[in-house]
Amino acid sequence: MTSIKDSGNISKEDGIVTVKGWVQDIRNLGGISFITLRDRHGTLQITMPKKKIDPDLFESLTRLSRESVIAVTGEVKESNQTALGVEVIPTAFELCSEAGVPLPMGVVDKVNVEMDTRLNNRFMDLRKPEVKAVFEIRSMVIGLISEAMAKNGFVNINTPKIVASGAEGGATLFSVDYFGKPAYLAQSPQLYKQMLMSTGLDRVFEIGPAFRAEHSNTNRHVTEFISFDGEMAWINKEEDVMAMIEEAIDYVLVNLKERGKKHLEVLGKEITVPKRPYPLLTYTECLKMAVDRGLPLKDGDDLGTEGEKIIGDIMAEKGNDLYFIIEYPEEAKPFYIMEKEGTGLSFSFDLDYKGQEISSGGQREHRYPELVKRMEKKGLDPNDFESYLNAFRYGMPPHGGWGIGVDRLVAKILDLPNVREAILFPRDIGRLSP
Ligand code: AMO
Repeated sequence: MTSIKDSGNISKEDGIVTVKGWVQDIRNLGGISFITLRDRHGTLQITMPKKKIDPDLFESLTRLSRESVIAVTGEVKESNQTALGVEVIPTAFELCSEAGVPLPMGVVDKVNVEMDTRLNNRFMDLRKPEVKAVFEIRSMVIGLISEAMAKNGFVNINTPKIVASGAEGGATLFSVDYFGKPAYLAQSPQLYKQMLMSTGLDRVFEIGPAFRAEHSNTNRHVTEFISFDGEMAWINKEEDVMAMIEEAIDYVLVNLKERGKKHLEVLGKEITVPKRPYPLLTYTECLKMAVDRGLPLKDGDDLGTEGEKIIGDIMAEKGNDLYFIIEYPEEAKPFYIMEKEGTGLSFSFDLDYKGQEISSGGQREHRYPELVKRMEKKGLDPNDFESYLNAFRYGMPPHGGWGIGVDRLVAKILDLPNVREAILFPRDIGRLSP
């Protein structure tokens, strides 16, 4: 089979070819008809001069329904009328699968279709080159993350997604009935990646699903997302972790710019690789920026969608797409983050990209007694975390790590307005299928 390569890989020299694809469009001008045949790589014109081809073949081809799947055999001819510079004059065809009429939504029609309709018919939505291109890019981003991590000696791990205790607070836990015992869907690999720091596998990363029972319906929250987590031992300070994230994101962007050219062109996107090091803002500075622009926030509050957007706008004016926010109050951060003793602050950070948090992380509390104290301070029962805590009792090196939302990262790289655009089959408070 010959695929439709937009590199123009079908040439006149191929003679007779068989091409397979979806019937994107049929134009019947009476004496001559055209089919636009589409596959993963692009489109090809099938040209049918009525007088020159078998009448039955002409009839069957011109009566096909849009989006039917066919295999066409014919002769390749040069053509200055088509983008590829060639066209195929059919001599035979096979109908592999006839598409129903009407289509649930168009593939090439220039009408704005609601997000819900698109997601309900995602199989059809993904036939649009500009939608498909997002997932070609996403696949590259995930591949590049793995490359960057391997280059830095990180071991690729998989941790359980059915767990006995939540790592990120009770409010967003999904419960599961595990053979009569209570269990939950993992909100993050936090506890496991930290436990591994006590083993000698001192640099680990995972790209896997994370589940959060998010009750809000926003353009950046879903209930199942893909998290790129990293954890590294023997750090001196949280800046060591920040430097590693920066290196990973830089590697992704620099290489995506080159390797993703073809798909970025389809999307009309250019990648700007931010200068390093990424600027640092303190939480207090950010809070002030948001308050100065009218947000009613007080010390310790989450900056929230609005606050993050304001800071994003201010940073964009200075030409900064990616920036760290540091020195969060310890109260605002989870139990596993190390406190900056006597300051009320924590050794934590967020990384924001174009006005949205894409990552958080920090140095962890690796000292067993302090960790237990922090749990108690947060109202957690250390007994619920016995297996996690055990890993801290017999020699745990200083360590830190991060979690990056892959869906948000891809959405921000491509300036997509909603994180769902970067997820094949998104899950949210109102959506469980497809
Ligand atoms: P946090 O809870 O901040 O940190 O999550 C890390 C990153 O995951 C993404 N994310 C989400 N993406 C889409 N929908 C959601 N509902 C959602 N929730 C989170 C965001 C966010 O920045 N264990 C820590 C990380 C660490 O310290 O290592 C954690 O999970 O991009």
